[in-house]
Amino acid sequence: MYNITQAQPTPGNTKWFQNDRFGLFIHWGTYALAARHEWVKNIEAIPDDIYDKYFKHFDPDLYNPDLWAKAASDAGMKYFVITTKHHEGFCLWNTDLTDYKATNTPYGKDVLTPMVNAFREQNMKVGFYHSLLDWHHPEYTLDECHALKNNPEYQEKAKNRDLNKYVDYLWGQTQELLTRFGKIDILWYDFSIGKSDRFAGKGKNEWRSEELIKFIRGLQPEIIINDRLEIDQDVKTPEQYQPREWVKVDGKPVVWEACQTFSGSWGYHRDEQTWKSVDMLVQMLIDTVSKGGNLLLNVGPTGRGEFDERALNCLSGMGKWMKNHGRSIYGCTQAPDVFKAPQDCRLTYNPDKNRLYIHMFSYPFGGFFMDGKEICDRIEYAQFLNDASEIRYSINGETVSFNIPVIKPNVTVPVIEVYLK
Ligand code: JFZ
Repeated sequence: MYNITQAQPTPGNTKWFQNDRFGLFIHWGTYALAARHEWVKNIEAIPDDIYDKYFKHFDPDLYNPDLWAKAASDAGMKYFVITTKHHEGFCLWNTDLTDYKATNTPYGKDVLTPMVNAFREQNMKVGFYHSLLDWHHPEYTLDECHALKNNPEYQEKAKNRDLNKYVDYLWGQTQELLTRFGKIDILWYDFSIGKSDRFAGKGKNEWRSEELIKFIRGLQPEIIINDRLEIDQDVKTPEQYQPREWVKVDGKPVVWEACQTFSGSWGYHRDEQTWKSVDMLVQMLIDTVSKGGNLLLNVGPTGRGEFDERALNCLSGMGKWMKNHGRSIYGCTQAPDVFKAPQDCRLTYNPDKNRLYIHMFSYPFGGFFMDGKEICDRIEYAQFLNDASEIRYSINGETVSFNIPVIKPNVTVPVIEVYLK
């Protein structure tokens, strides 16, 4: 029907990914007990022996991943990405390669397997975030981002380390994660570090990224790999901002996913107050899809193993909108260039159904217009998506005038579904 913008082909299976559009990020580790950002060990330069108090008190007695998965599914999310290990080095599963793992805490159990099972029960795809950085491993060398880079004792302790031994560990844990939990749909490594005046960087050479990618694809041929091994793969990952247009590499549109927090922290942060409103979150999702991207929104569960009330309110608010408006997100992408969005609106388009969705970020009084020959020639029928109530319209010259009610429908973002000839 139309020549729509398409992402470059990818080695991994991104077909389902570009259809499903909306996922849950989960950042969970011993930093949840500090409850003041997942980088707390770095921000406060906490030595290992002091930071260990969080490991020694990790006991999420209220942990029930079925509740997490249901909350995500009800929010309209179709996949999830869990931090199997974040920069602190703490592992959520019963790895053979370190003692710094959930099974050795007072909780005493693997938390990853039940989580994967619970999200699969909700028919959600499974993604693993895995930190390339590791502020706990005995062979991980100091770098610009290391929590203890300025600690003289630690500098002495770390000076003869062999990074290759750490990278072997990284490969070994990658093999565990890709062979013990069934089909893994996304591997979200994080992140490569540029060199600084003081320290060498850590990137594709150090991780042995080219061989690692081959190794990964040998284990999980369809897997989606992100761009943080310092070699672009299946998806670009803009973080904590909304791109102004479809993300491109070398001038060509690519598969992309914006990752964002509800608040100012990825890990649970008790006192952080910059929580985004449901309006803002829904508009971020729509804006992302209108530019051909995915949105990965993050929850940081508490040290008791729960999504806190603020996170649950965000998820349920998004779910309320998605329940009636998912049709303008799933299977949708950037609209053909011949359609120009009305003021304060975003367009999405479903190429299989040939339907255009007009998302009204502000609600005009009286008249609502869309200009352009194409919309005038092609519009066949229009309705509010939330209740399928007809929106009558007239065409004058090259402008469609929609006859919308004075009162905005009681939804976060009203959407007009336009059936095209
Ligand atoms: C990284 C992590 O440090 C953070 O804790 C969280 O997990 C996020 C999803 O990913 O954040 C980054 C990574 C790279 C840069 C900035 C933040 N960078 O290269 O500027």
